[in-house]
Amino acid sequence: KGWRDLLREHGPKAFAAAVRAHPGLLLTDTTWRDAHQSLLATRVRTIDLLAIAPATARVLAPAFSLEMWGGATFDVALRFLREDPWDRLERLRALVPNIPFQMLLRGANAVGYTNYPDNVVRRFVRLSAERGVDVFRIFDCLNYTENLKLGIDAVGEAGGVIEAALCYTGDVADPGRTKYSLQYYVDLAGKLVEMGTHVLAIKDMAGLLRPRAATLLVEALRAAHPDVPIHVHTHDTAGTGVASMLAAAAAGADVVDAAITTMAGVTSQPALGAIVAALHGSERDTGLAIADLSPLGTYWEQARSLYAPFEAGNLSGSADVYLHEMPGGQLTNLQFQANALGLASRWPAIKRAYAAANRLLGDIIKVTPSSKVVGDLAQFMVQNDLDEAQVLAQADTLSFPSSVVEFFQGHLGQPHGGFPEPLRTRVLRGRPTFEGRPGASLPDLDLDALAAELRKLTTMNLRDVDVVSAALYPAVFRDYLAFRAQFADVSRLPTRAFFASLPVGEELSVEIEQGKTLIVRMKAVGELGPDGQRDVFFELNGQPRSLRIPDKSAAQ
Ligand code: PYR
Repeated sequence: KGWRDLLREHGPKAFAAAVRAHPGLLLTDTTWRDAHQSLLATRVRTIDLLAIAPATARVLAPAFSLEMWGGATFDVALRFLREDPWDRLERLRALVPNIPFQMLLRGANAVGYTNYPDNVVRRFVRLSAERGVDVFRIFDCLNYTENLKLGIDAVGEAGGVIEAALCYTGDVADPGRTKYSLQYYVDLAGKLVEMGTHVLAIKDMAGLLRPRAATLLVEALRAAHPDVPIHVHTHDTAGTGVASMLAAAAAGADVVDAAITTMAGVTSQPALGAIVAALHGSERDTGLAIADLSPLGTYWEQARSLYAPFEAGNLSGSADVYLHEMPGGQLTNLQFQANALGLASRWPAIKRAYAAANRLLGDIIKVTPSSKVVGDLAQFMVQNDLDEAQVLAQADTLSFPSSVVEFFQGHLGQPHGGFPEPLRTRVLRGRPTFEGRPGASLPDLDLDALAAELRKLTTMNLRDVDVVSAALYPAVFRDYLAFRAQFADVSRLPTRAFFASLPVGEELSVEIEQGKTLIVRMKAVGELGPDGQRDVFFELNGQPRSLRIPDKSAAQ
C-alpha cells in the first residue's frame, strides 16, 4: 500500500510517524508545479499532465508526493491558459489515486499575491482538500508566524497534512553575513512545531542552501525535533542542488524535492534521477529504479519542446545566485521580461540592483510576494539610474513603486528584525501602517453575495469552487467567465494548436470527451474584408464548414 492509503486510513499524525520511520530517502516530484513554474513561466497545460499521469502514478508509486498545484499555477491557468485549475486537480486526481498530491500555499496570500480575508483562505483550503490535495506546504514571504498561523489552522481544520515552511535565505554556514542565523531557523522551527505542523519544510526558493549549510541546518532541526519529518526544497540555479540534497539526506532529512531530469536543473529542482542514482544501494536508497524513470524523462523532453517560446534558457543558471538571491521562478521571469523589452544588456545591472534593493529593504526573505517588492525596487533603480546611496539620499522625494510603499506600510506583515529606518519613515511620509497581521483587520468576504453576483454574469453552472476563484482573482475570473461564454473548453486542444494557429492543410484531432473526437482540417482562409473579418474554410469530421471570424492580427 502507498503513502496515500496510509494517510487516508490513519490520518496526518500516523502518516508523519511512518515517514519518520521510513529508512530510505523519500522524494517529492515537482515536475507538475514548480519545475515548469521555474523553467517555462508556469505554462504547462492540463492536457500534457493528463497524458503522463497514468505512467507517473505507476513509476512514482513509492514517492512521498507529487507537487502539482498551487503557487502560480492557479493564476496562470485562468489568466493565460484559459483553463480551470480545479478541473486540473480533479482530472489528475482521478488518474493518480495512489500518490499524495501536494500544493504550495502562500499562507495568508493563498495562491495569490495579496492578503485575503480569513474566511476566503479557509474556504479555499477546505475545497482544495476535498478535491484531492493531501499535503499543504504553507509559507509566508517574510516567515511571519502570524500569517503562517492562519494557513496552518486552515489546513488542520480541513484534515490535510500541515507542512509549514521555513523560507531559507543567506548562508547559515557563514554566520555574520546575514541576519538569518542558524539560531533564527531553529527558533522559527520551534514555533511551527508548537503551532502543530506535521512536517517541517525547508523552502530554499532561490537555491542558496549549499551542502555545508544543508548539513548544519538539517542536523540542528533534527536534533531539536527528532520526531518531526523534515522535507527539503531547493532550486538548482548554481548547480549545487544534488550535492545539497545528498547532504540534507545524510544529516537526517526524510524527504527532498526533485524534478524529472528533462525538467530539472538550473532554476528548477535538482534532477530526480541523479538523486536516485547517487543513493542506489545505500541505506537511504529511494526505492526507485533508474530504468523505470526513463520513459517519464523521454515524455517530458518532448512535451517541453511544445513550450519552447517560454524557455528562459540555461543562461539563467549561475553561481551569481549567491550574490543576488533571486528565487528560481522570479529569475526566469525577470530575465524573460528584460529580453522582451530589449533590455537584455541591462540584465547584469538588474541582478546587481536586486542585491542593492534587498539591502535597502533590510535584507528580507525573498519569495512571492516579497520578492516582487525587491524586483520592483531593482527595476525602478535601473530605469532611473539610481544606486543605493542615491536612493537613500533622495528617499524623501522619489516616487517609489506601490509595492515598495505597501511593504513599508506593513501590508505583507512584519519582517524579521523590523523595517529599516530612517528609510521607512522617509518612504511613508505619514501614510498609515499595519503593526500586526494585515489580514486581522480585513472583514470576512460575503461569499453568498459574491455567488449571487456571479450568477448574473454567467449561464454556466456555478460551483462552490468558482466562487472561491472569483474571491481570489476577481478580474481574472470574470475575464475567464467571459471567455468561456464565447468559447468551448480549450483545455482539450492540443498544446501546439493552443499556442499557434492551425496552418492550411494541417489536421487537428481533439478528444472532447471519452471516445468522442473532433477532427478539424484547415482548407483555406479567405481575403480580409473591410470589416476586419475573414472566411475560414475547414472540414469538421469530414464535413465542409466555414466561419467568418475577426482577424486579430489585422486589427493591430
Ligand atoms: C510561489 O509562491 O509560487 C513560489 O514558488 C514560491
